[in-house]
Amino acid sequence: MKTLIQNIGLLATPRGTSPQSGRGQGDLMRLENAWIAVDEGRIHAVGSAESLPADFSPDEIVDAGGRLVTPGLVDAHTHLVFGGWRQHELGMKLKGASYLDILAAGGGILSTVKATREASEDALLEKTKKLLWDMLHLGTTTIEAKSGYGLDLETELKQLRVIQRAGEETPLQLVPTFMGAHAVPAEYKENREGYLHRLIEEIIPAIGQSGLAKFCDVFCEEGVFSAQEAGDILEAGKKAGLRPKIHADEIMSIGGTKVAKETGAISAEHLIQTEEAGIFDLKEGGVIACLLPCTSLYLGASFARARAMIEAGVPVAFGSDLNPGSCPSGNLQLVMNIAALYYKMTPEEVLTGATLNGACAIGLGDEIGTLEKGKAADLVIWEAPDLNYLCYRMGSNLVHSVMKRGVIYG
Ligand code: IZC
Ligand code: ZN
Repeated sequence: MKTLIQNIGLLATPRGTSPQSGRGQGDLMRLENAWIAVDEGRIHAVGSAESLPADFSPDEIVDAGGRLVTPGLVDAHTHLVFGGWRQHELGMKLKGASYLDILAAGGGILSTVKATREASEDALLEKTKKLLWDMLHLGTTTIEAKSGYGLDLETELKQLRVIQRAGEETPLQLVPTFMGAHAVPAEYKENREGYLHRLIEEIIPAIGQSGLAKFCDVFCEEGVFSAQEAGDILEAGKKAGLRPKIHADEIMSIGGTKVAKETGAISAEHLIQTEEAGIFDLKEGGVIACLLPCTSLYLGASFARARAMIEAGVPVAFGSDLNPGSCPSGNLQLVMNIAALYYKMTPEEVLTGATLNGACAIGLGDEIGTLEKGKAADLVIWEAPDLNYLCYRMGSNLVHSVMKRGVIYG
C-alpha cells in the first residue's frame, strides 16, 4: 500500500536516531508546502511541493489541507495497566495529605495493587484498550507501559501480558517495563528484606525468562526503595536482560541520579528535585531525562529544572505518567503546554522531547520519532498552522488525524 500525504502547510520534525541535547534539542527540520510518501507503513521519501517524487504512484492520496504535520507523539512513561482508580483519595488530598502520607497509610499504590490483583486479565485488557484509543486520538502513537501494581510474580506477569495483548489489539506500539520495585507489598510490611530477596532471586529472573519486559524500573524514593536497594534491583534486572530505568527525585532527592549513572540507565524519570550535582550525574552517565510535567501540576509540586538540563547537554524527553494516583491523564498535548509554560522550553524543544527523545528513552530511536526516510510512518496531522499554536492552545484536542504505521485514524 502506497500513500501520498500532500498539501502539508508545515512539516516539522527532529532529525536522526539518537537523543538530541543542548542546541540540538530545538533544532528541527521545517518544510513548507510539503509531502510525505509512505510505502508499506514506512516513510519512503519527504519533500516540498516542487519536488514530488516521480517514481512513486500512490494507491491513496491524503490532503493535509495546509495543516501542521509532526511525528506521532511518544509517551515515554506510563503506568498504563491498573485496576480501579483512586478518586476516593481526592478528599484526603484536599485536606492536605501528601502523596507519601497516603502511601504510608496503606493507600496510594497499595490500594491500586489490591484492585489490580482482584481484576481479571480480560477486564484489565478492555480497560487498557479504551485508554489507548483515547491516547491515539490525542496524537500518541507509541507508549512505554510499566507493570508494578502486582508486586507478586503472578500479577506482574498478568499486567505484562495485558501490555503485550493491548499492543496486538490496538494500533499503538507498546514498550513494556517491569516495575515490581514500585512499593513494598502489604504482606511484606514487616519484612522488606524478604520482598527484596524475592524480587532479586525469584521474580526478576522469571520476568527476564518470560520475555515480556524490555526494561526494569524502580521507585527510588524516601520510604519506598533506597538508592542502595535501587542499585541492587537494577543490577539484578541487567542480569536478567532488562535495561535499567529509574524513578529518581520525584518527591525527595535520595541519590537516584547517581544510581542511574552507575547502572547505565537509559533514562531517569521525574527529576523534580534534581539539582546541579544530579544533572551532572545524568550528563556523565549519558542518561536521558524523562520529565513528567503533568505530575508536578497534579501534585502541586515544583517543576523539574528542564532549562538547566538542556543547558548542561542532557536530552529531555517526556511522558504523561498516566497512573491512577499522581497523574490520571494520558494527554501528551497537555504535557506539551505545561512543558512550554513551566519548563520554559521552546515549542521546537518541546516537540523533540515529545517525539525523538522519547523514542530514544525507550530504545526506539532507529524506528520512530522523526519523519525521515526509512522510519515508521507514524505522524499527526494537527488542526494547527504551526508549533507555537500547538503549545499555546490548551484544553481542546487539536488532532485532525493520526497515522500509525501507514494507517490513518480519523
Ligand atoms: O500509582 O502512584 N509515582 N508511582 C510513582 C506512581 C507515582 C504511580 C502511582
Ligand atoms: Zn511513574
